[in-house]
Amino acid sequence: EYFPERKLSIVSAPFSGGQPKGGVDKGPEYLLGGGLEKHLQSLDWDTKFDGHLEFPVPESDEDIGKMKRPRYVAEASRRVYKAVSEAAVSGRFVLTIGGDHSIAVGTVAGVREKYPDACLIWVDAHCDLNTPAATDSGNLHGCPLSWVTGLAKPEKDDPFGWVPECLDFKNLAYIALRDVDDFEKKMIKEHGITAYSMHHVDKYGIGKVVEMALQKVNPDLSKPIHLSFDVDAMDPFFAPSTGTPVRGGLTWREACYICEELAATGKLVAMDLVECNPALGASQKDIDDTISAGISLAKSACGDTLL
Ligand code: B3U
Ligand code: MN
Ligand code: MN
Repeated sequence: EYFPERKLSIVSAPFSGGQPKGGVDKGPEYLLGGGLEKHLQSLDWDTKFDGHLEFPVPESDEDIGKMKRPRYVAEASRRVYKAVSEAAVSGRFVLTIGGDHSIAVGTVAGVREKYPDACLIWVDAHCDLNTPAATDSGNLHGCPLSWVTGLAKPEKDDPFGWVPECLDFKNLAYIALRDVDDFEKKMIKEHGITAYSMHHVDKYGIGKVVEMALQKVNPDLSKPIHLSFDVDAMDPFFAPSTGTPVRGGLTWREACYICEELAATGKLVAMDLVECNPALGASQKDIDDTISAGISLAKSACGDTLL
């Protein structure tokens, strides 16, 4: 058991530079305002929250190739990396709240500083595996996994030159995919990446999918687990306030089940919760639903067993 004293750090990363829509930087404020800490304390966690990280806007930040805001994103994720690695090394469970998914460059690298062999369960409608050369949108929240896996090789003076190549494809599993670019499909095939789309969730059921994913990347549960949860993995019916909603996603229970099941392994060491955007959605109810969904996912990952 990793956290006998149930100590947990909340790393707040209010960052929106990995995509064009404002408001996702307010995710942490809303999640905390919704009682996140209190809910985790009620599950017996000793929570530590030292305030929001700050991300300096560079004076000039010209596109590099297709990359938008490359210096801003690279420096923000480097700060997330520092905060996450420090929290992990201090022996606490690390809950990082975003922010857009570009911050995962920092969480993946930071978690692996303490747990080099950790497997990564990436729950998302998207793969976020584009390289700067392959991306169509230039939005770097669609690219975080390309650097940490070594698929993207930063050239000299590239702002992402700091990123360690720390994640082996054999330690990566996707769940809930349904909006995957051609390049990403090709990479999944070429590198034999474990990937379950919504088709697989429909075919096998979420219980079997989680079991198969763990069987592939962590067969005897010998390795620590890092969960990176993009709230757009959920169906927009349950989590509408997000930047790139895609129909046909996980139900509330399927999403919570993934977190519950990973918590039950006793091997979960970190979770990212990203892409809650309280500026989007048609009504206050949309925002409230999305924030409560996020809080429920965090509770599930922190051992809420319902009974
Ligand atoms: N794969 C597309 C779309 C996308 C990725 N992540 C989100 N959207 N949220 C891209 O822009 O790279
Ligand atoms: Mn994502
Ligand atoms: Mn996504």
